Amino acid sequence: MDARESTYEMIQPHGGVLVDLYLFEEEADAERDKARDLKSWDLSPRQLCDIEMLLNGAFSPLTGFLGRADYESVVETMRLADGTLWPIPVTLDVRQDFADSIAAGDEIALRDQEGVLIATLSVEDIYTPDRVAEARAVFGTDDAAHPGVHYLMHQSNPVYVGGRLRGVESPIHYDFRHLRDTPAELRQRFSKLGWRKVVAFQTRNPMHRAHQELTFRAARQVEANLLIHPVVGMTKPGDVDHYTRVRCYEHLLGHYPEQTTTLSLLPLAMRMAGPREALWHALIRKNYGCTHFVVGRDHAGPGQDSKGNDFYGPYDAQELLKAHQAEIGIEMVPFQMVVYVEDRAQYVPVDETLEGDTVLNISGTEFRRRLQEGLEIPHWFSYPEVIQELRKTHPPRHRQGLTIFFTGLSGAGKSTIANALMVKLMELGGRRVTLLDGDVVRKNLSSELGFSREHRDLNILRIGYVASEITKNGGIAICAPIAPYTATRRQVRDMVEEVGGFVEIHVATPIDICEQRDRKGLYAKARAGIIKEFTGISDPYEAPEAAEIVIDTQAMTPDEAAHRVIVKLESLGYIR
Ligand code: PPS
Repeated sequence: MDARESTYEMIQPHGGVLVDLYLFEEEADAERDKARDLKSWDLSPRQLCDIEMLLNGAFSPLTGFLGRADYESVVETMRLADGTLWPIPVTLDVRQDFADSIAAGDEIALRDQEGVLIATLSVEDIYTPDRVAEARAVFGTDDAAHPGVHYLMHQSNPVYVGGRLRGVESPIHYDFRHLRDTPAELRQRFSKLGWRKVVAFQTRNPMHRAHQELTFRAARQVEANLLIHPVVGMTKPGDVDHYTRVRCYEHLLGHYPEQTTTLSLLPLAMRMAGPREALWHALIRKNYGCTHFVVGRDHAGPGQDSKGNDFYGPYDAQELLKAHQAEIGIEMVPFQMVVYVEDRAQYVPVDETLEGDTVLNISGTEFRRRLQEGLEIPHWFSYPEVIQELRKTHPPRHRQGLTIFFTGLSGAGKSTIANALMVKLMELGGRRVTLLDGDVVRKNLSSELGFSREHRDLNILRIGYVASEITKNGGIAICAPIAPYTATRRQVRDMVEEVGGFVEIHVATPIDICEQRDRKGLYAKARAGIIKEFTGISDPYEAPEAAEIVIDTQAMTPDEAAHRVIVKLESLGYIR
């Protein structure tokens, strides 16, 4: 490392110019001193992934977050302003108030969530992007069912800041340190091992026997060694967590012949941009010293759009990479789909199966169903150690944590049913049950909040946070707030579903019945204008459209309603 000629760039024998934006130790100390007086931006999880890839040269030749000219050129033409191929905009998005407090020519400090200084940035450009145009160009769509588009429209900040980076410290990782390599380290390892040809395999999913077979075939086909290079930064929401996946990859590694294959983790934040992303992945693997790259059907595909159609054609990614592979200097190895032939007890490429062969297959959806329901997964499909790892973190539904989320108007009967349900669940036993009732939460968690939209949302997100923690730890959380807004309920569902089950129950008692009951006298006060912003009277209630259960309290007693929930939980597999 010390042999490099300038602060920024070093040339390596394997794979061309590699940018290195880290400062030497003394320079870094001086930068830390200077940063005390600079404006600070706290990096989001995605920005932390991007900055790590920028600083360590995985995004070579980039030397910082894109300025306006490069950004516009990348969006429109997949090239930087100087014509270099670069398909994905790597930008630093900031809030408007932060953007207003800085100017071109300033330096800013970029810190992680704990306040550790990662880098400083010399601000060259501050600009407001057209995010719809960006989505259409980069993702080919502005449909928010695309996770990349959704992030851009709903999570990204509105202003971009471009400029060169000076790296002070690498983002800290405490997990799997032995499997994390910078591009320079990986190039050195290949060099030391005498691996002149290396084929990289990109993945964001657990790998089973078919993957082992096809990666090994890919390596044999081009007479190269194999790098399993899974993404552990950010992948598609809902994917298997990287801790579980990496333990699975480690087991799998033992099934390749000795000295043929290695594993290294890639801290990339994926965009799920299909064809453009395939080019990006290839450029990144070139920077890590690989000579070949496996691309399969629907590489980095985001699934289906809101009308149920695929976002990209199955071979779009392969075609785009084929057209650019010479320019990148990496050769694409198209992935051969392999299937298990029962009579021959082996995997063969799908185009080599013979008439009369009994071909066995388990789709991804079927595999997840079997895992969820604790059903048998055959050994021809995956290695027992891999299945065991997945079973540990993905127990069948009756052993997972669960949130049961009641929503409905004040006086609809949510609390009464929730209490009856809690008792029935405790009678059944097995999991600890916590009731987060609307009134009780407002006394404890949210005592300072009122009933504006902002305060109601805060209240529901707090409930969602507590419920997700309970769910993550295997308990049952029963929530019973009004929760009048669809988008906020959706946010809670997303948060909880990452860690366990979520069942929404709409207690659909009509407003006139709630008002007739008026057990707390609140409706009368709301009508008299004494209580403002009262749900259903002077404030909105957006009824759920796809709740798992809808309860009409006019047609059943609280005991019957609670029993109905129990029956539904049984049919969904959450209790048995
Ligand atoms: S929200 O909208 O989900 O944050 O509301 P929540 O936390 O469930 O609190 C609702 C309970 O507060 C009482 N209350 C009001 N409800 C609605 N609108 C207004 N303005 C209001 N002011 C007080 C009411 O008793 C609700 O209790 P429940 O159990 O729903 O009747």
